[in-house]
Amino acid sequence: CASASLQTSVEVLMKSNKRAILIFLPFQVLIIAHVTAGMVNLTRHEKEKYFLTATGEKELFPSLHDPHSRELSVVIPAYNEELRMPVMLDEATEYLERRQKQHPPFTYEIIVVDDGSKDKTTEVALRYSRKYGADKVRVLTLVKNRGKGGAVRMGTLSSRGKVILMADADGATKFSDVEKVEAGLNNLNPKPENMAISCGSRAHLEQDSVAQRSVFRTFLMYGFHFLVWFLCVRGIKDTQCGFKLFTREAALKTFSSLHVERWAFDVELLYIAQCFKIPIAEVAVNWTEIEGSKLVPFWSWLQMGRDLIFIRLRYFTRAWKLQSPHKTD
Ligand SMILES: Nc1nc2c(ncn2[C@@H]2O[C@H](COP(=O)(O)OP(=O)(O)O)[C@@H](O)[C@H]2O)c(=O)[nH]1
Ligand SMILES: [Mg+2]
Repeated sequence: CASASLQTSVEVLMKSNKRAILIFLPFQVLIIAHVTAGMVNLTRHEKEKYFLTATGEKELFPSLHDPHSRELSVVIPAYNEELRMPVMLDEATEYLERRQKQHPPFTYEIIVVDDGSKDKTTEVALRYSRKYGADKVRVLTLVKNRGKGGAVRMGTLSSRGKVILMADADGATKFSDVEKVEAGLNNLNPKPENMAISCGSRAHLEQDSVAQRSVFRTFLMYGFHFLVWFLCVRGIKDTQCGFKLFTREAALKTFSSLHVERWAFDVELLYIAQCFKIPIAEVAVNWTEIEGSKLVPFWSWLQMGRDLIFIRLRYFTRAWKLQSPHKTD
């Protein structure tokens, strides 16, 4: 009889413990999100301050704080892209050279950001630098892998463009669609402060992709869309497209406050933009699924889901705050 009553009391205790854990779980998550919040990381390694000229000399990258001196900067984050990137770079340089020939005042630069690749990404990009000159193609080799957001930010901070395009190294978006995102940016009439962002979008392709993907991936996709909408960004259907155009001013304002350096950085960037009331356009672009994605379906989605929850909680607890742009080394 004594052992039976002991057993019942243990069961009652366990039940109430479980209930307590469930009740306190949101607080625990909130505390973890707050305590583990990192700062904006704008510092760069000494080696990351320079690019190589065509003759092999080291030259200092300029700063996003400087006035613009090119019409367009193209920032390409690249992690182990020795195979996919040449196709993209050929398409981009061909388009940009043609545009410059037709309209000489148009000036451009491409900045390939090798995010600590283990393959020959830097060597491949340097071939283009030698072919077109380091005024047009520059390579920023990061000492350590930061993640796509960290790489895009480092490239953007080193760019000279009046407008800055981030474009994936796999060439999934047709490069000439830059004209579409430019039109989207101009339609926002960014004057006088020149704040605007134009996002390439694959939302018009969603029905096709649902038809091609497994039920599980479709479920993950809708789950992610819901979390983005619920927690961070409303009014933009495709936050993740790797083809986005910023005015120089909008890039400085948003990237100066960016904390997330992994896949969910686009969401935080747009969240920051909406907090600053920067106008955002969403423009349909041509997009082809290119083999060799680095996104590991389940784990990357899980990581992104956690990042979205943490973004919201960290701004909520003011562990993260919007920053005003300041110069760093
Ligand atoms: N900097 C950086 N870029 C990455 C990393 N993983 C992927 N990328 C780049 O992000 C872009 C998109 O990657 P991709 O694998 O095509 O992803 P998906 O198109 O979303 O499936 C490409 O330019 C990649 O090189 C990473 O860890 N760091
Ligand atoms: Mg891709």
